[in-house]
Amino acid sequence: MRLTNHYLLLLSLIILGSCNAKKEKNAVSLKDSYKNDFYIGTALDTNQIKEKNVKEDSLIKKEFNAITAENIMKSMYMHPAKDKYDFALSDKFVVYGEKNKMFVHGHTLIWHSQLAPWMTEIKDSTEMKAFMKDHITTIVSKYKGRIDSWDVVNEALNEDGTLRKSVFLNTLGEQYLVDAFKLAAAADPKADLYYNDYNNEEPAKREGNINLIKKIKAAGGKVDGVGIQAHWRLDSPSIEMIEESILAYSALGLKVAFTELDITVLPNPWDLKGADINQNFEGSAKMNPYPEKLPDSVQVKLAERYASIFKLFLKHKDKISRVTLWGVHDGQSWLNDWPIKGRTNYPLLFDKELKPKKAYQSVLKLKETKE
Ligand code: 9MR
Repeated sequence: MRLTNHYLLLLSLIILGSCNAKKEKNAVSLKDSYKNDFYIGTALDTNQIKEKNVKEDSLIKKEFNAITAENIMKSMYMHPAKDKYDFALSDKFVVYGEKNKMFVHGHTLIWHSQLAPWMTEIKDSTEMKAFMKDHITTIVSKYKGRIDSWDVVNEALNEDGTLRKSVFLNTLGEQYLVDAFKLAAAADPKADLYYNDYNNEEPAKREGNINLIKKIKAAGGKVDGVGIQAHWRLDSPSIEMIEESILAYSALGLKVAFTELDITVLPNPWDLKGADINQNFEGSAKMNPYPEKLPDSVQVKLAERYASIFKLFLKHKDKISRVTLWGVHDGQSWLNDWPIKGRTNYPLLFDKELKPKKAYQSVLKLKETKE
């Protein structure tokens, strides 16, 4: 009799244990919910790459299946002097992705910003050609077969669709874009190569972007996709404009990735009628309306905005390769310091305590009834 009781107790413990394990396994996450649609990525800062915070680390692993380095792969960090590369953190980043079976994206090879000071002093086409060849070939071949896609050129366009003045344009003219894509393809023929920009869903910039990619391709450059950064607002850009962009880019045979998605909920000094954008808004309470907590009404608006964006993404999942959020949680976002330093913004799906927000639930909910 006593033996039977023990036996029953043991049996129920085993059943309970396996139920919990199952529950754990089935716990809902972004990456699992969207696994048949597109990658769900995040941008990692240095501490996250170093796995400093256990809670953050398990959240990243649970929710995301693609990673971008938020800063450490920019040229000023990776190539600080002409004959010096620093791969310590990028090695960790790539190993992190491999260990967790994530899609690894490289950001970014050629960008006018966050350049090492020595690069800004490159004077002529011979020097620039030599720089680009060394820079792109060294970095891309180092991670050949391990970095799945690259932002080969970042933010080369002005808002009106013309080419931005930069040290690259000044020394090489438009050819620098063709060269960059050719060099990257030669170094890793299998990696997907992207042109990445912000506001390139806006008609004028989109038009410029389309013409640019057509030219690069016509000159023999390999461009596999376009990155729409998606630093967006609660009320703009419109869903129609985003949809037109997905259609227009994919009509060129390009993969479309949303590479840096976040949605600001704070007022923008540029929107204030008559605002002097040189005015210092730092410390202004009017410009930082939610220093402690996001009111529920705005939380709901943010959730609705995320839901309509992801609904559109799902509609065009056959054209979309990846949707990456620009950071893991609100506390980490660059939008706490731009365009005004020291504000409290709420642009992502997890709050600074790492708790899922209404916006997170609204993105998951879109998948609940299907599949
Ligand atoms: O999020 C990045 C922030 O930490 C850096 O200070 C900033 C420097 O330019 O770059 C931010 O990321 C940018 C990305 O690399 C390219 N697109 C715009 C992003 C936001 O500025």
